[in-house]
Amino acid sequence: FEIKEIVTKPFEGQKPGTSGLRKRVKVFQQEHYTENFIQAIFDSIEAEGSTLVIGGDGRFFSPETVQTILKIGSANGVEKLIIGKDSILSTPAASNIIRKYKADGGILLTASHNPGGPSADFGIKYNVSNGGPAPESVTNKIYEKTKTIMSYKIIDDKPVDLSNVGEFTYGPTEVIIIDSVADYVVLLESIFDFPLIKSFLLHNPSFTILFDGLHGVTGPYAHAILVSSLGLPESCIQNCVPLPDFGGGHPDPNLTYAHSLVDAVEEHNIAFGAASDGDGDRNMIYGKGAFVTPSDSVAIIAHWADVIPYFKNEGGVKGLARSMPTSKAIDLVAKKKGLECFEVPTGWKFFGNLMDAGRLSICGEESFGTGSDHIREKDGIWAVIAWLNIIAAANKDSPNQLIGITELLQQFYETYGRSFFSRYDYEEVPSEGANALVAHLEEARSTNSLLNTTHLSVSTSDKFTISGMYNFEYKDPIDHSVSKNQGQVVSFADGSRVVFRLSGTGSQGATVRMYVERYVGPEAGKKELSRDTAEGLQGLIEVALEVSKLKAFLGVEKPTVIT
Ligand code: VG1
Ligand code: CO
Repeated sequence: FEIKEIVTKPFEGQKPGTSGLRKRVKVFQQEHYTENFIQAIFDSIEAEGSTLVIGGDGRFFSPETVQTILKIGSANGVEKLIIGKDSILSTPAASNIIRKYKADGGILLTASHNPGGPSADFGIKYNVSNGGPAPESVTNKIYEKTKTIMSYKIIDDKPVDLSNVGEFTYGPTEVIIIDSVADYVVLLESIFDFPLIKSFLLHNPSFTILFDGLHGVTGPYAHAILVSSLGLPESCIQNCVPLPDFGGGHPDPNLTYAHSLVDAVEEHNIAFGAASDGDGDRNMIYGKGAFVTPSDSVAIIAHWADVIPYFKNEGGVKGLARSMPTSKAIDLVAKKKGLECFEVPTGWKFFGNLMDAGRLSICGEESFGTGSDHIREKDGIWAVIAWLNIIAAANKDSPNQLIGITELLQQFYETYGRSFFSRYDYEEVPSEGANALVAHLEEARSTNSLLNTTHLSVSTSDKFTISGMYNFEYKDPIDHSVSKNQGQVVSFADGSRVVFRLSGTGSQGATVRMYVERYVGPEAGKKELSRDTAEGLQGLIEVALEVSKLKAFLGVEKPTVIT
């Protein structure tokens, strides 16, 4: 096979963010743009003789990019490519395949929860041999290569038909097209108590279930698990056909974007609703009148971990963790159970080392990410089945009252207290304004100008005194690498906390996130503990906006999304 060397020149801005390179499709479609980035990946790893997994959320421009990877990968000496049928593998499924077949890494074609289609977003993300997102040492190397690239290599063979499962070749490279779903179903069945869940669902038909795939990648996985394995009717899943543009929607499972689920749950009084994002790593748990914040979700799963067979078989839960802006509910569970608890920067890649070292079993992010060390990505369907497993187990000891989402939340708050938590997103605001906000907070931190100042919320008459400010920095306990500037934290005397961060996944302009947390102890009583989140946080949010002067800097009145 003839290896051709194609002359190119570097493109600016090919720096992978929180989770890979994400840009508008039109940017990727520029001549040489995608090729450059893929060659930069191969230049940063040991491509010669490697086995790589290729998949993604099936969004627009994925099939073309798989063919590009075949061309460049074969020319760079890749020995074997394991590809999901129709270029589809959910992010958690891809992580599983990399681990199960001992591949050297994988390339995931996804922009996760960002919209898809010709005028929306595309993304490319590299994962390493543990199945997790590449650490910064690798992504920085890729970025450096993109800045100096002068040519890339290709082999021109016939395109591979991605719709047939089987073994093929491309140039000198072995190509295996695999069923996207089968291995993942085997994995989940080995983790959870399927017979228990099945029997609970059978005996409690009033416990209705609805899963919404938002036309992302999880549809076929949800069908295989909820319908085929657990025996639920087809009516329990909706929007479960993956579409290249996600049906024009925004495949992000939160109260704003997953309105198709929220509306259906409210209209049909669904006891247990859930949704996942475009690439299947996020989840939202939402039943009639009961929304579970992701921070509570991971803490509740950790609290109940003993009923999940996987954790028993693995010799118990090793440790817990959360990303920095995530509420501290899980810390309370760790304390009670005598487990180590880690606080890492935003982004799943920071959990991998702790898992590989056997110090972390369950972790989560406030951004609807929940998971465990069964793989090295967060896992939407895993979280949904974890909840079903917990509910089924909780009801074993409760013959007279059905324990649903609301009851589990209440029990949890009465034991640990409640961390009221909310996130305000200001999407695609001018970068200058966002930078000025960061500079203002940095100035206040370095001069201590806000320290010990007290702020009154006019609407609630609550008073908040600032007791500290810092810029979060993380030193990985395993490889000792340091990540700086991971978010500005404002602490208050009553234990409340506000965090400001710039997003690293946006594809245009800047996105500012403000995270607000206020803890109320169990002694506050049921009424206080079951308050509406927005109400419980109103005073603190008012003060956070005042102190940061956020509205003035960003020139906006309201956030685009509140979760
Ligand atoms: C966001 C979330 C973060 C998550 C990341 C990837 O990042 O805040 O918690 O890990 O998306 O999620 P940022 O930098 O925009 O805040 V996904 O579903 O892309 O894989
Ligand atoms: Co995602």
